[in-house]
Parts: sequence; structure tokens; C-alpha cells
Amino acid sequence: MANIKTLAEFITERQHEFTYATGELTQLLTSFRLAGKMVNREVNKAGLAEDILGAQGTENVQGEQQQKLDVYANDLFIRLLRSQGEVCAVASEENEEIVHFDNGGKYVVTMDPLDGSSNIDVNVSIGTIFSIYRRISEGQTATMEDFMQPGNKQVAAGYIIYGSSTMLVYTTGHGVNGFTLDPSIGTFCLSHPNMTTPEEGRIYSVNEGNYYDFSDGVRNYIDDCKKQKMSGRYIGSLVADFHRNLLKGGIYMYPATKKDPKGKLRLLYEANTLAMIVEQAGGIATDGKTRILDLKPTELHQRCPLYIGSKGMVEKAMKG
Ligand code: AHM
Ligand code: MG
Repeated sequence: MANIKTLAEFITERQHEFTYATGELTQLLTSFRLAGKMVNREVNKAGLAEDILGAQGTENVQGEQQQKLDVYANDLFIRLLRSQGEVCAVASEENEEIVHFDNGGKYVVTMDPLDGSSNIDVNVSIGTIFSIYRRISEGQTATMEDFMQPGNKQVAAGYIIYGSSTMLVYTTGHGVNGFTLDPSIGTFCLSHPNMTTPEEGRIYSVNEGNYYDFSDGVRNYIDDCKKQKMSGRYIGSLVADFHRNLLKGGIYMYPATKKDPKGKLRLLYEANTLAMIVEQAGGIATDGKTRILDLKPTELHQRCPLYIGSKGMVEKAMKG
């Protein structure tokens, strides 16, 4: 039998790659590891337990219906991060304002606790997206400045996909590694070491319902994908679309539309995280003009257009 390496072992083994105090990263990632398992448990019984399915009846800051599982996941991640002391504050897609812990912790976290949540009720993959930044402010309380750092300052970025199996994928800037949850032992095991994405791919992922709302350049690129008989694949869960394209080669696009001139996705909770991961795997991510990781955020819930995936495809899309 091949050697099995658990996520906990892997993090400990690789913590020397982390620029800051060893042990801190272990603590930070432990919260996500644990919360991921707990959310996974809830996601898997979503079809059975009526009280966790469906709408909560409240809206998040973007005016979208919050699902009960969104709220559960958000509360859980925040509770675990609060309890371990390294994180001073969290910015979540589900909270209008920064959630402060006022504990002098050296890191801040941004996250989308349950991405693609409109897919919960229909048994389609959903995910958690998270980023960790080193604080630039000092003292007990984090400041907005800590969250307005560009994505190139992330010290770690990762996602958890709750799909046909549950996986946690993360990077600390030294390559990307993926771990699959073995449900029989409740442990994430290294299944995808040193993940790289093909330079070219044959999958394009975009909500084509918005076709007539896109710019000429984007429409030209989509037409070209069709002429080349590429595969159109769009789940509507960013993590799932991204994960598939990362493994197989492809491009995911959420361009600006007339309705959403800045795009739909959020820079802090979605774009920056996946941009760091894709770059670490050899791909690229841009908003159409600027490398995602170089964008300077100006507000927490900032949106941006996103073109992300295989280098050759994203570059071609940019030429329109
Ligand atoms: P969410 O964070 O509210 O779930 O929204 C983000 C999701 C992405 O997962 C997905 O790629 C996109 O929104 C789908 O949007 P659309 O239905 O407009 O194509
Ligand atoms: Mg969400």
C-alpha cells in the first residue's frame, strides 16, 4: 500500500516554507481543516434534514437570499477562527462589516464560507473559499487597511470543494496541493501533490445566458471557442468550475455585464484567492486589464470581472 500522508502531517512538514513563525500557519489551517469537515457533514445531510435546507429568510449585504447552510458555515468558520487566537478579524461575504476579535492576532482572514449556495438544494457541488493575510496594523484591533492589501500579499489561499468527494486545496506560495477527505476515517489525505494546470485547455466556462450583455471582445472569444468545438461547462459554483478547469485545463470567465458593470464576483472573497492558486499552478487571472493579484482593493465587498485559468486561453480571451 502506498504511503498515506494526512493534511495535518503535510502542514507540519512544510511549515518551514512559511515566512512567519512556524506553528502559526498550522493553527490557521487547522481551523479550516476542522470547519471543512463539519460543513461537509452538514452538506451531506442537506437532502435529509429539512431544517438545514432552503432559505433562511434573511438577505446578505448584496441583497441575496441567505441559505441556512450559508449561515451555518459562516458562523462555524468564525467561531473556530475566533477560538484559536492567530486571527484578529474576518471579512466574510456574508457579513456587511469586518468581524473583529480584538485579540491582537497577527493575521486577518477573508472568506466566502459557502460559495455557489444556490446549488445546495439541488445536490450540486458547492465550496468554501478562504485567504489569509498578515496584518499591517498593530495593536489589539485590526483595521480596514489590513483588508485593503492587494492579493499579492496573501500568505495562504485555499478552497474546500464539497463534491462527489470533498477536497481541500491550498497554497502558501510554494505550489498547490490537494487533499481528499476519506470519510471512513474523517481525515484529509494528500491526493493531488504539486498541482499544475495545463497551459492550454479545451473547456470554457461562462454563463452564456449573459452573452448579449458581454462586450464584443468577450463575444468574439466565446464564438471562437465554439468554432474550435471546445467544451462548454458551467456549473454555477465557482469552486467547482475552477477546480475542474484547474485539473483539466480551461478558462472560467465572469465578465462585466450591462447589469453588473463591475462583474459579479468579489475581489476579496473569490477572485484573489483563486488567482493566487491558479498562478501557483502555472495559470493566470486578470480582470481584463490588470492582473487580479495587483488590484488594490478599496472596499470590502468590491466586485471585479474575472478571467482565470490556463495561460494560453486567458491570453487569447484578452485579445478578443
Ligand atoms: P455566491 O457567492 O453568492 O454563491 O455567488 C457566486 C457564484 C459563483 O459560485 C458562480 O460561478 C456564479 O456566482 C454564478 O453566477 P450566475 O448564476 O450569474 O452565472
Ligand atoms: Mg456565497
